[in-house]
Amino acid sequence: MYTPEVVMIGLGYIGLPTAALIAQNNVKVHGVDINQAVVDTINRGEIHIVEPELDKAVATAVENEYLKASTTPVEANTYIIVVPTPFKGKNEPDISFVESATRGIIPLLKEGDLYIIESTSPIGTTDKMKDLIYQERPELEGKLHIAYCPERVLPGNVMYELVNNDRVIGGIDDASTIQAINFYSKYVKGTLHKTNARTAEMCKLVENSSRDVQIAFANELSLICDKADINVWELINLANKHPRVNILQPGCGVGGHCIAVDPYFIVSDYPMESKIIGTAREVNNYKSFWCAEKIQTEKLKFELSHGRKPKVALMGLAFKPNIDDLRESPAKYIAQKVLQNDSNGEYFIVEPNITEHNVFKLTNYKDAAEKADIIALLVAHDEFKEIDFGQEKVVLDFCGAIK
Ligand code: SAJ
Repeated sequence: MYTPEVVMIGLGYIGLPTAALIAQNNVKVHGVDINQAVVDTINRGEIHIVEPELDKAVATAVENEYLKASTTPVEANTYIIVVPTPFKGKNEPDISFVESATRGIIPLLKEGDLYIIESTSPIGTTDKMKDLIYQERPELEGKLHIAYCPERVLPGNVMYELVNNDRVIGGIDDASTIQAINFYSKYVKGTLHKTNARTAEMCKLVENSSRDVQIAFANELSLICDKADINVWELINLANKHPRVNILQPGCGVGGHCIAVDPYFIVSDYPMESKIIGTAREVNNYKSFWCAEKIQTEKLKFELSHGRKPKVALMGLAFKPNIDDLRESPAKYIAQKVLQNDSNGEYFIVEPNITEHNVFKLTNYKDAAEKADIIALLVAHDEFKEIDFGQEKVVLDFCGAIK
C-alpha cells in the first residue's frame, strides 16, 4: 500500500516543484490539487507548468512511485499548504483556499503531525488556522506542530533556489519551529532561520514589498528624467558607482503574481502605517499608464508631422524579460490600453516567447521592427537587444532594452 510521509496541497508553481524535490529524496509524497486535469497530468509523469528541470524531476518521482496525486488528501505525518491567496474586494487578501485546504486535512490529523503553510499569507493566518484546527479537534490541542515557512524562489530558477536559498521558518511555539526546521533540513542546503509564525509571515511580505518600493524609486526617477531630459539608464549606472547606492531598473511597471500583489497584504491590514509601501504600488501602477499615454502622444506627433498614421510595434507582453509568463503583466496592460484607444490603428504585437495569444495577433519581432514607424520596447527580452533600429524610427525604450 502507498503510505505517504508528506501531503502537499496545491500543485502549482511552488507546490509541484517542492513535492518533486521531496520525492527526489526518496520520501513518499501525496500531492493534492482541486483540478482533476492537473492530477491526471502529474500521475502520467508529466507537468502542466513551464519550469526548467521540473519535467525530469516529476517524471522520475512518479516512475519510482515516490509521487502520486489526487483531488483529496490522505493520511500522512506532514501536511504542507501551498495554495493561492488571491484578492477579494479592493485589494484585500482572500485566505479561503488556505482555510478549505486546512479543513480538508483536519479529520486526518493525529498527535505529533506537522502542519506547514507556505502560501503567501496575511499576518496572523497561521494563528487563525491553529484556532480552526483546535476548534475542530480539541483533543489535539498542543499536540501538533504548526509552522509558517514562505517560499522565496524565482520563477525560472525554482529547482535550484528551492534547495539553495535560505529559508525563514516560524512556528506557533518553539517545538513547532524546531520540528519544521528538522523537516526542511532534509531537503534544503541554504541556512534555515528560526523565528515565530507572525515574523515569518511578515518577512515574506516585506521581501517583495522591499523590491516593489525600490523599483518604484527607479520608476519615479524615470518620470523625472523624462521631463528633465536626462537619460535615466546612464544616471542610474553612474549613481550606482557610489559604494552604498544600488538603484534598480525602471520598466513599464511591475508585474507577476508576487511583487505586484504581496504589498497589498500589508497595506490592507495596516493602511495608516504603510504609506511608502502603498505609494510604491501607486507609482508602479502609474508607470504603466504613463507608458501607454506616451505611446499615444508619440502617435499624434507622428501624425501631425507626417500627415499619416504611424505603424506601431509593441515589443513584449511578458511580465519580465525572457519568460513566457503573461500574468499581471504591465506590458500586456499597455498593449490593451493602447489598442482600446485606437481600434483602427496599425499595430504589430510582439512576444517572442509565445507562439500564439487568444486576444492579440502576434508578429515576428524582426518583421515588426522593420515595418513599424514607432517602436515601443515594453520588455527587455534578449532578442530585442540585437535589433538595429536605424535612425528614422521613433524608439520608446521603456525597459532599457537598448539603453
Ligand atoms: N522589475 C523592474 N525593475 C527591476 C527588477 C524587476 O521593473 O529592477 C520588474 C520586472 O520586470 C517584473 C517585476 O518587477 O515585472 C517582478 O519581477 P522580479 O524578477 O523582481 O520578481 P518575481 O515576481 O519573478 O519573483 C519575486 C522574487 N522576490 C524578490 O526578488 C524579492 C522571488 O524571490 C519570490 O519568490 C517571488 O517574487 C514570489 O513568489 O513571491
